Amino acid sequence: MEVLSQNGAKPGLAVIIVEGDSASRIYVNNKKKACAEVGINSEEYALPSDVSEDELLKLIDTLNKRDDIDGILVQLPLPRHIDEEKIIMAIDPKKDVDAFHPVNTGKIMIGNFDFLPCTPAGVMELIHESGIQVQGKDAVVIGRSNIVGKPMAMLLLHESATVTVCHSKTQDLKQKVKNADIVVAAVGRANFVTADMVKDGAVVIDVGINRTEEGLRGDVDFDAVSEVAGAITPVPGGVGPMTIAMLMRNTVTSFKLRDIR
Ligand code: L34
Repeated sequence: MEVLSQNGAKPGLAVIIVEGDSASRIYVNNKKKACAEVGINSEEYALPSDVSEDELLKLIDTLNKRDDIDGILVQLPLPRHIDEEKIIMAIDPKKDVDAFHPVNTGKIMIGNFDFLPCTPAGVMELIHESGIQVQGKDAVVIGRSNIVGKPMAMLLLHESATVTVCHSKTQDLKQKVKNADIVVAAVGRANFVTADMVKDGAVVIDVGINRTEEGLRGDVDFDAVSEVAGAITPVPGGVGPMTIAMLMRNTVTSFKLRDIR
């Protein structure tokens, strides 16, 4: 493993978790584990579920000012009494390793950025590493969240795919998905994408993580869709670990820019 430390300094990532969401606990633990593996100092701030917005803002302010902290991540979702947008806006864009701050989302829109949001970046990495061509392809993104769907569509567009973003109000969704060479499913419903919706040989990327009675499931009916797809990602062991890998990459990028911060 590459040693990241420069003159004894190591990248520093602060992960803030407001307790109460069991899935968030798993993801944050996985992030801490990854940090330890690649040589990033991680600090966890676990706050009680009734923490005030002010307290959270104060913590972010302290972390913004610390030279040894390169990345600040507030694990989402937050409890209802906290305004997520306000919290995201409080993070120094230079330490925003999630790339959720409007400064960073705006930079992504114009194609000039330091950080990409971890999940869409992880999807692109999977596509690239699999030797899949994006240029000129018809891509369908199912889901339009600020965190996944919208930036995902933008990254595919940057690589010259023809992108359709589908959502809960989309008409003839099945027909639109059926036309796609690349399908990214970020719906949040188990087995949403079925085999009859998928074109022969299509690339199917499953961003969903649904906790069902049968265990962890993506948004794609994996067994049936893998019979028709040309390439497909599983859940678990697909996009999730890539999200974490991209967080490591963003933190290292920020560390490298530390001196000019
Ligand atoms: N601020 N909030 C912020 N940044 C993020 O990038 C996230 N996300 C999403 C939720 N909230 C966030 C994540 O970290 C989703 N997410 C995430 C991270 C890791 C994994 C899944 C989602 C992951 O490790 N998935 C494993 C399975 C873990 C399990 O057992 O649940 C997998 O193999 O897919």
